[in-house]
Amino acid sequence: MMTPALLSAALLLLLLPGAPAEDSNQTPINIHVTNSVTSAPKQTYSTYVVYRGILLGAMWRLQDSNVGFSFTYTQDPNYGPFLVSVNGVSGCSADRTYWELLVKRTNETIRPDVGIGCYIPSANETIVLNFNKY
Ligand code: B12
Repeated sequence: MMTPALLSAALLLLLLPGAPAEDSNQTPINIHVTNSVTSAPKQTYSTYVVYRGILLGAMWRLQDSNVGFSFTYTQDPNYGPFLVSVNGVSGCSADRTYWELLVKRTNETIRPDVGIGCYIPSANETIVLNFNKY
Protein backbone atom coordinates (compact mmCIF):
# COMPACT_ATOMS: atom_id res chain seq x y z
CA MET A 1 0.00 0.00 0.00
CA MET A 2 1.33 3.51 -0.91
CA THR A 3 1.52 6.11 1.83
CA PRO A 4 -0.16 9.46 1.00
CA ALA A 5 3.32 11.06 0.76
CA LEU A 6 4.54 8.48 -1.76
CA LEU A 7 1.30 8.81 -3.72
CA SER A 8 1.69 12.61 -4.01
CA ALA A 9 5.34 12.23 -5.08
CA ALA A 10 4.32 9.76 -7.80
CA LEU A 11 1.55 12.10 -9.01
CA LEU A 12 3.98 15.05 -9.07
CA LEU A 13 6.44 13.07 -11.23
CA LEU A 14 3.66 12.31 -13.69
CA LEU A 15 2.73 15.99 -13.99
CA LEU A 16 6.30 17.30 -14.37
CA PRO A 17 7.20 18.70 -17.82
CA GLY A 18 10.33 17.66 -19.72
CA ALA A 19 9.36 14.35 -21.29
CA PRO A 20 11.98 13.25 -23.85
CA ALA A 21 11.52 14.45 -27.45
CA GLU A 22 10.85 10.87 -28.63
CA ASP A 23 7.75 10.77 -26.44
CA SER A 24 6.28 13.91 -27.98
CA ASN A 25 6.92 12.39 -31.43
CA GLN A 26 8.55 15.59 -32.71
CA THR A 27 12.18 15.74 -33.82
CA PRO A 28 13.11 19.44 -34.25
CA ILE A 29 15.18 20.44 -37.28
CA ASN A 30 16.23 23.66 -38.99
CA ILE A 31 16.04 24.24 -42.71
CA HIS A 32 18.39 26.78 -44.30
CA VAL A 33 17.88 27.92 -47.88
CA THR A 34 21.15 29.12 -49.42
CA ASN A 35 22.29 30.09 -52.90
CA SER A 36 25.84 29.39 -54.10
CA VAL A 37 25.02 30.77 -57.56
CA THR A 38 23.74 34.27 -56.74
CA SER A 39 24.82 34.54 -53.07
CA ALA A 40 21.25 35.60 -52.13
CA PRO A 41 20.85 35.93 -48.35
CA LYS A 42 20.27 32.76 -46.36
CA GLN A 43 16.69 32.06 -45.22
CA THR A 44 16.19 30.02 -42.05
CA TYR A 45 13.20 28.03 -40.84
CA SER A 46 12.43 25.70 -37.95
CA THR A 47 10.19 22.70 -38.21
CA TYR A 48 10.11 19.05 -37.18
CA VAL A 49 9.83 15.49 -38.40
CA VAL A 50 7.83 12.83 -36.58
CA TYR A 51 9.72 9.85 -35.17
CA ARG A 52 11.83 8.42 -38.08
CA GLY A 53 9.91 10.69 -40.48
CA ILE A 54 11.33 11.76 -43.84
CA LEU A 55 12.58 15.25 -44.74
CA LEU A 56 9.80 15.67 -47.31
CA GLY A 57 7.22 15.48 -44.48
CA ALA A 58 8.91 18.34 -42.63
CA MET A 59 9.01 20.36 -45.87
CA TRP A 60 5.27 19.86 -46.43
CA ARG A 61 4.61 20.90 -42.84
CA LEU A 62 6.71 24.04 -43.27
CA GLN A 63 4.98 24.96 -46.54
CA ASP A 64 1.54 24.45 -44.99
CA SER A 65 2.42 26.70 -42.02
CA ASN A 66 2.59 29.77 -44.32
CA VAL A 67 5.94 31.06 -43.10
CA GLY A 68 7.12 31.89 -46.61
CA PHE A 69 8.64 28.53 -47.52
CA SER A 70 7.54 26.83 -50.73
CA PHE A 71 8.91 24.08 -52.91
CA THR A 72 8.10 21.84 -55.87
CA TYR A 73 9.42 18.49 -56.95
CA THR A 74 9.12 15.96 -59.74
CA GLN A 75 8.74 12.23 -59.26
CA ASP A 76 11.64 10.17 -60.57
CA PRO A 77 10.63 6.58 -61.40
CA ASN A 78 13.75 5.15 -59.74
CA TYR A 79 14.77 7.53 -56.96
CA GLY A 80 11.52 9.23 -55.90
CA PRO A 81 11.05 12.98 -55.35
CA PHE A 82 13.58 15.29 -57.06
CA LEU A 83 13.56 18.81 -55.59
CA VAL A 84 13.03 21.27 -58.47
CA SER A 85 12.31 24.66 -56.86
CA VAL A 86 12.53 26.35 -53.48
CA ASN A 87 10.90 29.70 -52.72
CA GLY A 88 10.25 30.26 -56.43
CA VAL A 89 13.81 29.55 -57.62
CA SER A 90 14.00 26.59 -60.01
CA GLY A 91 16.91 24.43 -61.09
CA CYS A 92 17.42 24.32 -64.84
CA SER A 93 19.33 21.73 -66.86
CA ALA A 94 20.25 24.31 -69.57
CA ASP A 95 22.00 26.40 -66.88
CA ARG A 96 23.22 23.26 -65.08
CA THR A 97 21.69 24.48 -61.81
CA TYR A 98 19.94 22.34 -59.19
CA TRP A 99 18.96 22.25 -55.52
CA GLU A 100 21.62 20.42 -53.59
CA LEU A 101 20.77 18.71 -50.31
CA LEU A 102 23.31 19.12 -47.49
CA VAL A 103 23.13 18.29 -43.79
CA LYS A 104 25.00 20.24 -41.13
CA ARG A 105 25.78 18.46 -37.88
CA THR A 106 27.80 19.73 -34.91
CA ASN A 107 31.22 19.04 -36.43
CA GLU A 108 30.61 18.31 -40.08
CA THR A 109 28.54 18.99 -43.18
CA ILE A 110 27.58 15.98 -45.25
CA ARG A 111 25.98 15.56 -48.68
CA PRO A 112 23.44 12.74 -48.24
CA ASP A 113 23.43 10.01 -50.89
CA VAL A 114 19.62 10.03 -51.00
CA GLY A 115 17.04 12.72 -51.79
CA ILE A 116 14.30 14.51 -49.81
CA GLY A 117 11.94 11.51 -49.96
CA CYS A 118 14.43 9.12 -48.33
CA TYR A 119 16.48 11.24 -45.94
CA ILE A 120 15.49 10.79 -42.27
CA PRO A 121 16.71 13.80 -40.24
CA SER A 122 18.01 13.44 -36.69
CA ALA A 123 17.20 15.86 -33.86
CA ASN A 124 18.63 19.36 -34.20
CA GLU A 125 20.20 18.79 -37.60
CA THR A 126 20.31 21.69 -40.01
CA ILE A 127 19.15 20.75 -43.46
CA VAL A 128 20.68 23.00 -46.11
CA LEU A 129 18.88 23.37 -49.43
CA ASN A 130 21.59 24.98 -51.51
CA PHE A 131 21.06 26.26 -55.06
CA ASN A 132 24.16 25.19 -56.91
CA LYS A 133 25.74 24.28 -60.27
CA TYR A 134 26.86 20.89 -61.50
C1 B12 B 1 23.99 13.19 -62.91
C2 B12 B 1 23.43 12.96 -61.53
C3 B12 B 1 22.86 14.06 -60.89
C4 B12 B 1 22.63 15.39 -61.58
C5 B12 B 1 21.37 15.21 -62.48
C6 B12 B 1 21.15 16.36 -63.48
C7 B12 B 1 21.50 16.05 -64.90
N1 B12 B 1 20.72 16.60 -65.78
O1 B12 B 1 22.42 15.33 -65.18
C8 B12 B 1 22.44 16.36 -60.35
C9 B12 B 1 23.77 17.04 -60.05
C10 B12 B 1 21.35 17.41 -60.48
C11 B12 B 1 22.11 15.36 -59.23
C12 B12 B 1 21.60 15.77 -58.02
C13 B12 B 1 21.42 14.92 -56.95
N2 B12 B 1 21.70 13.60 -56.89
CO1 B12 B 1 22.29 12.58 -58.42
N3 B12 B 1 23.10 11.48 -59.70
C14 B12 B 1 23.49 11.69 -60.92
C15 B12 B 1 24.16 10.42 -61.49
C16 B12 B 1 25.69 10.59 -61.34
C17 B12 B 1 23.82 10.08 -62.92
C18 B12 B 1 22.31 10.14 -63.27
C19 B12 B 1 22.14 9.93 -64.78
O2 B12 B 1 22.46 10.83 -65.55
N4 B12 B 1 21.65 8.77 -65.18
C20 B12 B 1 21.50 8.46 -66.62
C21 B12 B 1 20.14 9.00 -67.16
C22 B12 B 1 19.97 8.67 -68.66
O3 B12 B 1 19.08 8.33 -66.45
P1 B12 B 1 17.90 9.21 -65.80
O4 B12 B 1 17.00 8.28 -65.05
O5 B12 B 1 17.26 10.10 -66.80
O6 B12 B 1 18.72 10.12 -64.77
C23 B12 B 1 18.06 11.11 -64.05
C24 B12 B 1 17.91 10.76 -62.56
O7 B12 B 1 19.05 10.03 -62.14
C25 B12 B 1 17.83 12.15 -61.94
N5 B12 B 1 18.52 12.24 -60.65
C26 B12 B 1 19.81 12.45 -60.46
N6 B12 B 1 20.11 12.46 -59.17
C27 B12 B 1 18.95 12.26 -58.52
C28 B12 B 1 18.68 12.19 -57.15
C29 B12 B 1 17.38 11.98 -56.72
C30 B12 B 1 17.10 11.88 -55.24
C31 B12 B 1 16.32 11.86 -57.68
C32 B12 B 1 14.91 11.68 -57.22
C33 B12 B 1 16.60 11.92 -59.04
C34 B12 B 1 17.91 12.13 -59.44
O8 B12 B 1 18.48 13.07 -62.83
C35 B12 B 1 18.94 12.35 -63.98
C36 B12 B 1 18.86 13.24 -65.19
O9 B12 B 1 17.54 13.71 -65.36
C37 B12 B 1 23.59 9.35 -60.49
C38 B12 B 1 24.51 8.13 -60.21
C39 B12 B 1 24.53 7.14 -61.37
N7 B12 B 1 25.68 6.76 -61.76
O10 B12 B 1 23.44 6.76 -61.85
C40 B12 B 1 23.38 10.17 -59.20
C41 B12 B 1 22.29 9.74 -58.23
C42 B12 B 1 21.05 9.35 -58.98
N8 B12 B 1 22.08 10.98 -57.46
C43 B12 B 1 21.89 10.78 -56.22
C44 B12 B 1 21.69 11.80 -55.24
C45 B12 B 1 21.61 11.37 -53.81
C46 B12 B 1 21.54 13.15 -55.62
C47 B12 B 1 21.26 14.33 -54.66
C48 B12 B 1 20.16 14.07 -53.63
C49 B12 B 1 22.60 14.73 -54.00
C50 B12 B 1 22.49 15.82 -52.95
N9 B12 B 1 22.71 15.44 -51.69
O11 B12 B 1 22.19 16.95 -53.27
C51 B12 B 1 20.86 15.44 -55.68
C52 B12 B 1 19.34 15.64 -55.89
C53 B12 B 1 18.78 16.74 -55.02
C54 B12 B 1 17.40 17.15 -55.50
N10 B12 B 1 17.34 18.30 -56.15
O12 B12 B 1 16.43 16.46 -55.25
C55 B12 B 1 21.89 9.30 -55.86
C56 B12 B 1 20.43 8.80 -55.67
C57 B12 B 1 20.36 7.66 -54.67
C58 B12 B 1 18.99 7.52 -54.07
N11 B12 B 1 18.59 6.29 -53.82
O13 B12 B 1 18.31 8.49 -53.78
C59 B12 B 1 22.67 8.71 -57.09
C60 B12 B 1 22.31 7.26 -57.42
C61 B12 B 1 24.20 8.81 -56.74
C62 B12 B 1 24.56 8.16 -55.43
N12 B12 B 1 24.88 8.97 -54.43
O14 B12 B 1 24.57 6.99 -55.27
N13 B12 B 1 22.45 14.09 -59.58
